Amino acid sequence: MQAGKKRFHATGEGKMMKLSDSAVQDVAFKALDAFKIEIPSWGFANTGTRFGKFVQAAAATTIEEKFADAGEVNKLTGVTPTVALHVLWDLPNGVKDVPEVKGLEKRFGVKSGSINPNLFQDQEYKYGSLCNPSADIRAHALEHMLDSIEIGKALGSRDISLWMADGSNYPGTQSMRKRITWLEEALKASHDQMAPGQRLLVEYKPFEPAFYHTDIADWGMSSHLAKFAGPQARVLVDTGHHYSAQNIEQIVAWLLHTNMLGGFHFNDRRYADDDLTLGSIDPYQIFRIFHEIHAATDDGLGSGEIAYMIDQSHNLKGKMEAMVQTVATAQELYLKAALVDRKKLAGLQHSCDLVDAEELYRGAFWTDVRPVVSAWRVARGLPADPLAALKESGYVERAAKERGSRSMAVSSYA
Ligand code: PSV
Ligand code: MN
Repeated sequence: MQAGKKRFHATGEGKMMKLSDSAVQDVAFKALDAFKIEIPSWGFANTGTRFGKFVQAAAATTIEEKFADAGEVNKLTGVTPTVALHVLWDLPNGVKDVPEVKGLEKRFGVKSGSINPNLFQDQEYKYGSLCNPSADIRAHALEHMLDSIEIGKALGSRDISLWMADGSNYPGTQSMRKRITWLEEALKASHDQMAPGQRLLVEYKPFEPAFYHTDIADWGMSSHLAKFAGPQARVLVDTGHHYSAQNIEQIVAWLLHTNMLGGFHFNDRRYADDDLTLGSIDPYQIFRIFHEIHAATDDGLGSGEIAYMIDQSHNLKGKMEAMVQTVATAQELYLKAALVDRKKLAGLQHSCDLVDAEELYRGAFWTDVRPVVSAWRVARGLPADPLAALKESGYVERAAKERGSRSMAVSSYA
């Protein structure tokens, strides 16, 4: 379909929306122009569950291959200009690896995004990292945080994205309050080391790998720690890090209201932190989150500072296909939420017209925005269907041939 030929209109009359008004197409194009999402380097590598891995021949085995894959996704979608890096997995020599990464940025046309410290792999972290009862181990973990901040500075990347596996498995075995104090101190010390443009994003998770308590279990704890650390710290919401049935968009609304929302790790889940592709189980959830953000933007709360990132692990789907599918789904859901007639909705909310309000809201969700997204892509010189373009390009087959001997070396977890 050619851009400009077809018109799109969201009537806001509830039920199915008609797409036929050029004003709505303008809204759609503006929303799509504004939307960028970061892809994770680890989403291209062979990963598994705690029971093992099913390796893929085309999976990336080096940082170079991860950048190549990320660059390809960006070429196909046009909206993934940055790639999240995990320090130990991607820069095992710390700051010394920065020149190599800078070379890869130039070669593959994608920049380094958030820097993820790794405080969960070393043997010494068995009883915690920044919350370990041993002062020596805590100091070592803090050193890694400070190194990660230096990597961020050297790469010119804005966000340090912190998730810790710290916690305990059995009641009474750790002092939860002492660990809060250690964490406060460490995050403050980290914050003090940051350059003015940097941010510290504090991610929470109520379970796994610790099963009795985790040291940052929910958004309230993250928010407290971020405030304690300093003005450049914010909360990171990973959509898979909640108990079932938790109202994530309400958490988002609170974080927007208190100006503490730093960003997202998007993925989908059915049971726990399943790391499934975004929108595969509950696309309405992501729509509801985006709606809160659009509504807050209308009210003058700055959404420019919200980092949209993907945090997925593709065990069964092809890595490249899963990533492109996710990016396209994110665009669609972001756009659907942008099409809600929020002025009208506010009126219906005020008069408590419940059914009309809900139908207006759901009407946007049910709208098939795929044609307008394709039209936008064509207008921006991108393939109308990036998944089909990936298939046609033969990229995955080539990668499988080139990487097969390395990527198929199975490493089990036991
Ligand atoms: C932990 O489950 C997490 O969500 C953190 O963001 C980690 O950095 C990432 O997954 C690693 O896959
Ligand atoms: Mn995450």
